[in-house]
Amino acid sequence: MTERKDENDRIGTYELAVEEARAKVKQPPLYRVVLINDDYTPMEFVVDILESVFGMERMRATQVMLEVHTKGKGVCGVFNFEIAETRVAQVMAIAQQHQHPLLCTMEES
Ligand code: TYC
Repeated sequence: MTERKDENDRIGTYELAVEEARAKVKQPPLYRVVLINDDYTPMEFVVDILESVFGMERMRATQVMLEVHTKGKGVCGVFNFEIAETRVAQVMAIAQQHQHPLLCTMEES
């Protein structure tokens, strides 16, 4: 914070005002939606989920599924809290309907 004279020779602390204005535009947090590997969920089922819930093309969905399969987990997308939560719930609901143990979580990005 620096004291400065303005064009009318008044002393003021202008930088503080600028800082306060900036503090209002903080971005909301983002969340990674993450798929977890398991030994039982069929690969084809995971690819279908990545297409239907996350709108991926078949080739991209296959890449992400294989990344999860080989590395243990993989990112399906990055969203605001509400969208991330909805996608996780959709994946878990479809997996349960088909009685697959597939797990999907979200982590702050
Ligand atoms: N590992 C599973 C299999 O060999 C496939 C799989 C991939 C399961 C990704 C879960 O999130 C997952 N059938």
